[in-house]
Amino acid sequence: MKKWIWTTMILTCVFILAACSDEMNEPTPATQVEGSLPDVDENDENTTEPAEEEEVVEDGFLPVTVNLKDSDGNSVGTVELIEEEESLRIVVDAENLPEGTHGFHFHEKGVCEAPDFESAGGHFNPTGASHGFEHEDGSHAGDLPNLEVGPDGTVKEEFFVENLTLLAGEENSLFHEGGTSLIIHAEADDGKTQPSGNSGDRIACGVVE
Ligand SMILES: [Cu+2]
Repeated sequence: MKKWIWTTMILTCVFILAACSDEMNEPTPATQVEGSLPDVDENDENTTEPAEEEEVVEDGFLPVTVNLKDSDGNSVGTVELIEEEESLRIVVDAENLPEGTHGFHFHEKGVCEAPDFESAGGHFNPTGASHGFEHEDGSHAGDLPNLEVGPDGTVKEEFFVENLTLLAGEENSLFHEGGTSLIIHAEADDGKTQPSGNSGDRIACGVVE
């Protein structure tokens, strides 16, 4: 009988010790969780507040408005460029354009001389890539989706581009030496023909400044 009592006592002690050590262990992960919770909250704040750009603006990254003009020098609208946390937001609001699909790119010089806008140079291409989203070695940083102009000659579109920035000093900055410009072409960009997607004449231009 005594053996049983001893055995029971020993087992009880073992259980108590095990329980104690569990309790001792628990606070560690609990502390880690507590420690990581604020991080999660901070991340949530950063990702869920779309108004963050306005704080970014306060830090000096002002949105840039590009004024588009056609070959006759008439204004045909604006493109707003907004630096976001992980991308550049591009908001197009244009009018008085020919209905249809039009190639749309950032070009490598900040010069818009009507009527042909050849002064804007080739596509903005800081990485030396090939042109076009369809090209296996593409695309130019300046390549953008085509614009779809409606029957009323207007277009309102919004793009988010990850490989462009307004931040000076970056390789893919739109404020590199010599500047950049936005060009709307007469034809659609086929996404593969070099060097500019066979998108034809340049019908509107605006300097990024
Ligand atoms: Cu172009």
